[in-house]
Amino acid sequence: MNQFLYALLCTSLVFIANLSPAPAQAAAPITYKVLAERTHKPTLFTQGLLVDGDHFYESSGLYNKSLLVSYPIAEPESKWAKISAPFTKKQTVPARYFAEGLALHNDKLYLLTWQEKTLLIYDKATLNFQKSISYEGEGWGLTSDGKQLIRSDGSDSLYFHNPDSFAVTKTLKITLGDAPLSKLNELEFAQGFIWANIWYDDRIVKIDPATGKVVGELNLAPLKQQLKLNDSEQVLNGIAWDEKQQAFWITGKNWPTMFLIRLAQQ
Ligand SMILES: [Ca+2]
Repeated sequence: MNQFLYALLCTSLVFIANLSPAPAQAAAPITYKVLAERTHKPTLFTQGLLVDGDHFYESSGLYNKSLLVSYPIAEPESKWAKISAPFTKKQTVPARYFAEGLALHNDKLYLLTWQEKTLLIYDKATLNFQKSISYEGEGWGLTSDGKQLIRSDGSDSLYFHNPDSFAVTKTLKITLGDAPLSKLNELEFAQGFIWANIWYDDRIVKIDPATGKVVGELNLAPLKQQLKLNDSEQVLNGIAWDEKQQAFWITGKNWPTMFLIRLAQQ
């Protein structure tokens, strides 16, 4: 082998090594059972999802297209009626905002915006806009633990906010094994834990809110694969705890389906 070929081979090997993903750290797997499926409007670019009573509340992103909607968990029977079912309520978000995470706290809906540094607050019953509060940083996911709002910003940190002032009261670093876990996206507080989507990842992680450690993970790849999605932006995003059914609804951006899953251990 001449020197040129040898150098080329070494460069290629280094290049290939750099392309190979680092071995993914894994938390303890949590198994689940699919209890039900329902239609999800594929026009919704899901950024926030929650259940209250017998309704979903969902925020849909993108500039000029952002929406806040509610619709019943129960579906009509016919296939056409399912697809064409109107929202119970719908609120358009001003075009300059890119809607992100959504949380319910004291009968108010709190909606993050991606890079507009503005929290939008709506009345739950009417979806009427009430007021806005400024904050620093990006808005990705949002949930409530009953006392505080918890925000993700795409990093490995979660931020706890006072729900009245939206001032940051605590920052929690999230780790999987010894490594930081970034790209935390949609959130759900349920059963004493924070459940998080990870952008471009088919896992949902279970986070101990006291330590920030990931203590378990769900692999949703099999459910996503059965949808045969053809756009890489159609990522898993959307977790809502259904108190009545003691199970999680999960979906993704522009997915045609929502799944109700019950965990083997939660
Ligand atoms: Ca949620």
